[in-house]
Amino acid sequence: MNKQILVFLSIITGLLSCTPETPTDLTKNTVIPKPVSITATGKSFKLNDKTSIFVKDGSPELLKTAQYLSSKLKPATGFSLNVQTTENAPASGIYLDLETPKTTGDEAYELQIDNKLLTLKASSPAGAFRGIQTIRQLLPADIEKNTVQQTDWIIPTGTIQDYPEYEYRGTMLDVARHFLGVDDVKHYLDLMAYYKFNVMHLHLTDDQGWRIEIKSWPKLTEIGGQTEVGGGEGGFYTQKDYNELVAYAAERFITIIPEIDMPGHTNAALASYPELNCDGKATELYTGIEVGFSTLCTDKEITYEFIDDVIGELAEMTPGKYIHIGGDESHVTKKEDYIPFIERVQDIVYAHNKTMIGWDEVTLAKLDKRSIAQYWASAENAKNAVAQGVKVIMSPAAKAYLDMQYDSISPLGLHWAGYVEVDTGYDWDPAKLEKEIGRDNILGIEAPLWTETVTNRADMEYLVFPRLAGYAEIGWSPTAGRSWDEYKVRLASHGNQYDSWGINYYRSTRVPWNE
Ligand code: TNX
Repeated sequence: MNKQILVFLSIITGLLSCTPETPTDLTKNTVIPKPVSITATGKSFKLNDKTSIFVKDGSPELLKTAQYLSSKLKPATGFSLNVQTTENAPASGIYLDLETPKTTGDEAYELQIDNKLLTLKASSPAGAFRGIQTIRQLLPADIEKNTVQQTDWIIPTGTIQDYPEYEYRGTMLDVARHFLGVDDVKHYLDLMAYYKFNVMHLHLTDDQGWRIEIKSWPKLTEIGGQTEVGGGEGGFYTQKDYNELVAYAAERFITIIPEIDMPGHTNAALASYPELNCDGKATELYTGIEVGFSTLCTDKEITYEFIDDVIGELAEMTPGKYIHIGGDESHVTKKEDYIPFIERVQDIVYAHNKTMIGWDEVTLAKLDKRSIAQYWASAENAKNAVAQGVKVIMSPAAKAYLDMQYDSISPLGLHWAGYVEVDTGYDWDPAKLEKEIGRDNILGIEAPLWTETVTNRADMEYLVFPRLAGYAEIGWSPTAGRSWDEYKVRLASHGNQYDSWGINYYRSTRVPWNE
């Protein structure tokens, strides 16, 4: 070959490599949480204006889930993405089927992507819903925009098998310190769904506010719901609002866990009803951020009548199996009063057919084996849980608190447990944190957002993102495959989604964001 031909060939090769390549390698995805196993087959599947979403005849819940997928893909593609039922697998399009996948568990799913047909198999609608989040994330990031984009909607072919490591993957929102309305909570639920969370713990009561209507004790919200940290007007959810949140969460296969914090963190209740105080006098409403100064009167019978009424109404409205009774930082309740109090409240929870969760201090009491302890601060307490055969939810403040500042100069948040940069939040293993708490003792993980410094949706987004994605991965993905260096690249690409959603997020310098 002479020199001119070689030069000519190299120019042609150069030109060819400049044309955008069709993505065909499924292993090069940026899905968070990282799926359990992926096999690539080197071709590509493309959505077009004729693509339909087919649902195997049968489950109305699956049909609803298919409609959810359609609604998520319509705005950016501009395609109609009709949902239809079918008896047999179609030749092309997207096909949802409740067939047991090779993997197991309620939330397991399997994606089989070939160049004409994308099949999502799951053993339950919950699994299908988790799989749909993977489909959203496999498409180009523009899919999250809410106007029509001129993009090739391509997914590389292959197979994904996926299921969660932990059965409990939660976040907590404190709506007591600052009240956040129904729409803000729904917005949070939408964001959680994208990352396959299945629990939303609502911290509904604290010193600064009582946020849930209790019909038998109306002053809790009439008085106790009327302020918040800093003296703002506060607010509360009516039972109708709460039911609406429960239903919205359920459509995303997320369980709401309501928390009534006691015997401490109860000033809002104590200000509403004088009879709940040992001296019979109502306290003043409180708008500061100190903790540990309030307590229900543990030796008055009316206290337990009150708790029975509150838990009764809450249990009635809550389809999930858990009720959280708080139990943290009861610094002005004597230990000899605290222990029998927790044991009695635990009985009340079981009398209403619910399972009790409490912050790690509750392990000082004798717990029912079904009860769950939420580890946030004390390894000693968590050890008590394990010794009693009680499972633990991992929320170690120094790793998992969404209200810790990212660093000393980032706005919003506290730092009593340290700074939680994005890598600090990601790079830990719940089963290796304390030698007393092994994998078998752990129900799952939860990242709490306390709202002393959070006054609105934008503040909430800023502390939650991008850390939430990391907690999702810790809860879902196998520990063995996780590394910060690999994760941070996937996370960087999620910045595009955050921009599409228009959310306020912390652009940590440790993440190689796209420009
Ligand atoms: C400790 S965590 C608390 C909350 C505060 C939080 C602030 C826990 C069980 N109690 O009352 O809001 O710190 O980070």
